[in-house]
Amino acid sequence: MQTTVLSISLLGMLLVTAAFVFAIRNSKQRNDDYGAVSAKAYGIRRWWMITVCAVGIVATVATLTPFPLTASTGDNPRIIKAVSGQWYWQLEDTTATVGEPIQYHVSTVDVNHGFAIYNPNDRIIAQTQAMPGYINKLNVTFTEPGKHLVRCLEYCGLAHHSMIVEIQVSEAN
Ligand SMILES: [Cu+2]
Repeated sequence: MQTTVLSISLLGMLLVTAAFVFAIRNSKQRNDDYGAVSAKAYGIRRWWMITVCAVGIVATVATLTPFPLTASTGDNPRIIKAVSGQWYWQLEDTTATVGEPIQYHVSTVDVNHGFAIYNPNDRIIAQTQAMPGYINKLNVTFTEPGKHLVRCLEYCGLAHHSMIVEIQVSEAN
């Protein structure tokens, strides 16, 4: 899965590079025929623009709920330090219990990383940024047992895709 994503990313980068090379190669030719664009075309473009913005706003609002992507915890959450770096996660504890309030203290030793927890169905249940000079606190109360994965959500260099660590969540006693 990760290798496939990496291959697709590389292919995308290659296409963008090709587009840039094409544009640079052809930028010497000048086209003076700008008058041909009619008022009608501008009208269509305006409505197209408004439609695209409206769809974008509706889609954004509709997909943001529930927001933020974090569960509230009790008064005394267990604090677990989560340090990141190129290219690893170092969690003080990689185990948790269903229903136990946890607060991850997320930091980084180098560049920005994205700390995202995926449940066993590969859905994000909580996420925050790891930012140089900051400790970001993320409240999580796991609702289901099983293997949860932490993945990096912010492209941070060559081996970004390999920043994965497991959190084993066990059933409450
Ligand atoms: Cu990353």
